[in-house]
Amino acid sequence: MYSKLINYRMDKNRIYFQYEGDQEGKEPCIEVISDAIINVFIDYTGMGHCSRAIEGELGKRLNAGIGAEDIKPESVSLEASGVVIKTKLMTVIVGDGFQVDFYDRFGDPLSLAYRGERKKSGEISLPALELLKKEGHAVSKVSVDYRIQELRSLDEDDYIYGLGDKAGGLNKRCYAYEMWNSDIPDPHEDCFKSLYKSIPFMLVSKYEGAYGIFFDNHNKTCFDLGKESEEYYWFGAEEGNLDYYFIAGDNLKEVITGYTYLTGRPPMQQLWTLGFHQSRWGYGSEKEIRGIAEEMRKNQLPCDCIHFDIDYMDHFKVFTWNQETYEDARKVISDFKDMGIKTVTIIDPGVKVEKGYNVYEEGMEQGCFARTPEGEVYVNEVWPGDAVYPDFGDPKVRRWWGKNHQFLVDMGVDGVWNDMNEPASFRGPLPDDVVFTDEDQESSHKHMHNLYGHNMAKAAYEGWKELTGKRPFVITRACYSGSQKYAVGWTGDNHSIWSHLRMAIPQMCNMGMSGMGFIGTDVGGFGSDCTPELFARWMQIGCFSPLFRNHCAQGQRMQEPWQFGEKVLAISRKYIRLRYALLPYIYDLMRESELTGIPMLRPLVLEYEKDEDVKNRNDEFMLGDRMLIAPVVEQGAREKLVYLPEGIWYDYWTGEEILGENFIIREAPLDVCPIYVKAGAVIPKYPIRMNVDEEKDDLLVLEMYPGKGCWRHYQDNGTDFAYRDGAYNEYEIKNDSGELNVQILHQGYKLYGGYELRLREKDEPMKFV
Ligand code: MIG
Repeated sequence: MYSKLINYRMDKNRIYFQYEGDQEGKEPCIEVISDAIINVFIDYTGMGHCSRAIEGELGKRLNAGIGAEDIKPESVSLEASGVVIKTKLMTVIVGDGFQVDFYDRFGDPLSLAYRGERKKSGEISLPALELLKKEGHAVSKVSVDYRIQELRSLDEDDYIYGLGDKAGGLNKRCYAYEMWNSDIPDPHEDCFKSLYKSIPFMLVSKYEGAYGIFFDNHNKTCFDLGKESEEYYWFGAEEGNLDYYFIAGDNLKEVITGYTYLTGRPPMQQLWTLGFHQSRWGYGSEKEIRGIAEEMRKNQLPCDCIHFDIDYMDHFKVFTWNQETYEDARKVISDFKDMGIKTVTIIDPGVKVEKGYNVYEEGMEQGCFARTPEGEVYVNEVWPGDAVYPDFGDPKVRRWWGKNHQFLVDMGVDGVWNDMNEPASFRGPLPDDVVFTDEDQESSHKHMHNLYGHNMAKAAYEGWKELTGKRPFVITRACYSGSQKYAVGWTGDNHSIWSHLRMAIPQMCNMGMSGMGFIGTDVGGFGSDCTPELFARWMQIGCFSPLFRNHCAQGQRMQEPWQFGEKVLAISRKYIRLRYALLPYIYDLMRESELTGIPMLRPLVLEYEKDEDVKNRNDEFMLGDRMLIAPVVEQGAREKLVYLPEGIWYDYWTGEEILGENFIIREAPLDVCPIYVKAGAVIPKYPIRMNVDEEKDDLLVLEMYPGKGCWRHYQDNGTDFAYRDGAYNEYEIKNDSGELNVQILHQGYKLYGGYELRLREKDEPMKFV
C-alpha cells in the first residue's frame, strides 16, 4: 500500500507521512507519547484511536484525535534513510513502505522492520482440515489471513515475554497465540492458542536493552512470535487499526513501567486480600460453609476470606441469596466477620430470564441487555438456564450493574469474584453480530468480545467504590489490557496435575509482566483430584502468589488443607503462617506495583536480566527483589536443582551463605520449599496471627540478613483511599552490616507500637517462621 516515501508533515507531537502513488487516503502516523514511547498508527477504520485500555487524560486526548502541545521530539528531519525522529531516549526512522525502525539512545537497533521474504509454511488445504476434524483432532491454527499485519525482525538472542495468561513457559518465542477470551474446560497446555484473558502486549529482552509492543486492538488479534520463521515475528488483526505502542527501555522493568504508564497500574488492595482464601464450588449450604470456617480455626490455620461460589445464589440468579439452603445468610457473614473472616461472592454476568426477578425486570426496562440485530434481547444459556447478557460497554449499564452490588454490600459481603465473563455461554458462542454498545457507539459482539470482562470488572469496581468508599476487591477471569486498574485475576480452571503446578510459575510471571501482577492460580488445582503431595507443593507456591486461594471444582476430592492427613495439614499450616509473617513485605511490594507497575511476584529475569541462565528459568521466581523461591514442582522429588544469580544469598531455613551465579542441589523433603534471601536484605514481618486485621500496627518485626542494604517500608490503614490524601507512613530502613537505621520519610498515619529486630546470622537456622 505504501511505496516510496516523499515527505512528512508535523502536527504537534504527530508526524504524518506521504507516499508516492495511491495511499488510499490513509496517512500513516507516528506519535511521540514520551521520550521512550512511540505510537504507530494507521487509521484503517477512519475512526481514529478507540483505546479502551488507555484511560485518563492521555486516553481522552488520543481517542479525541488531538495531538499534544507539550510533548516534542528533539528533532525530525528527512534524510536518505527516511524520516529520522529523535527523542532523548530513542531514534525512529520511517522509510519506504512505512517501514519503521527503532534505535536505542546509543543509536543501536532495538527493533527493525522485517524486510526479507515471508515464509508462509504449514498451510493446510481445506479438505485435509475437514478430515482432521472428523477424526476428532482439535485443529487450532493461527490464521495468516489477518488483514492487518506487522512484521518485525528477530535477533538470535531475543527472548519474548508477556501476553497475559497464555499457557506454556516463560519465554514465548517460537509460539503463536490468539487474543480471543476463551473458556476452554480441557486441561490448558502449551499448545493452547488462547485462554481467558487478552493482553496484546509483548516484551522483548535483548542482549542489550529491551522493548515492548502493545498492540492496542481489542478485536481478535494474533501474535506469531517466531513460529513461522526464526527471523521475524508478526502480529495482526482481522479488523480495527494498526495501532501499536513501542516502548523502549534499558531493561524489562522500564518497559513494564512504560506499559503501565499507558494502561494504568494496579491500585492498592485492602490488606486482608493478601491473606489466605478458602474456596470451593459446591459448598452447598449454610451448615457446610460454617463448618469450613470452624475447621479452619480448629486447625489453627490463619484465614481471611471464604468464597461463596454459585451455590449461594437462588437458582443461580445474580444478586440473590438462596433462602432454602441458608437460614440466615446475613448472620453467617457477620459470624464469619467476628471470626476475622471476610466473605467474597461470585457474580456471573448472565442474568436469568424470569418474570418478576428484579434484576431481569429492571434490566429489561432500562434496556441493559445485548440484542440481536433484529432488536430482540439476545438469549443464550448459562447456569440459571436462559439468560441475557448485560451490555457492559454502555456506561449507563455499568452504573446500573455497579448499583446492584448494594445487595451484597448490605449482606456484609467484602468483595466480588467475576466469572464467566469471556463471556461464556452453553448454547454455542454468541454470534458475531449480537449488538453491544461501545461507550457512545453501537458495536457488536465481534468487536466487544475481548472487552466484556474488562467492562464488567470496571462496573463492579466503580460501583463498589461508590457504595463502600473502600478499595474494591474484584477478581476477574476475563480481561483486556488495562483491567489491572479494576480487578485482580486468577488463572481460571486449572487441574490438579503436576504440569499445571509447573505452569503456575511462568503463567503468573507473564501476567505480572503484562501489568496484572495481582494474580493467583487455584491452589491444589480446580479440576481433577489432588493428591496429598501435589497439594503440599502447591501450598508452597500459593504462599508466595499474590492471590493465595485454595479453590476446587464440585465433584472433585475435597481439598481443604485438612483433607490430606496430619502431615500435609502441618505443611499447609507452616506455609500459611509464613505467608502471614510476610504480609508487611508483600504489602510493600503491592505499593511498589501501584507506583511503578512492577509486579510483586516476578521472574528472575526482571532482576538479573543480563544473566543468560535466568532468561528461560521456569521453575523459580522472585517475590520482590529480595526473596528467591525455588519450589519443588516434580512428583516424588526430594531435592531441587536451584540456580542463584549473582551476589550472596542466604538459605532462609538454614542460614547457609551461598555465592550466586551458581547451581546448587538443595534437599527438599515434602515440608521444605527452598527459599533464598539476598545479602543485606531487611524483610519486614508480622508476628503470627489468625487474620490480618488483628493488631496490624502493634509490632513490626525487622528481619535483617548479613550485609548492607537500604529498603523502603510502607504502612497505611489497609482499607480505604485515605492514603491518597497522605494518610500513610513511609520508612527508610538501612541495614549497615547488622546495624539498623530507620528513618521516617513520610508520616501521615499512626506509627507502629514497637519494633522487634531479628538478626539472621550466617549458618544459624531459622528460629521463627
Ligand atoms: O465452569 O462457578 O472458573 O472457578 O468454581 C463452571 C463455578 C463455572 C468456573 C470458574 C470456577 C468456578 C465455576 N465456574
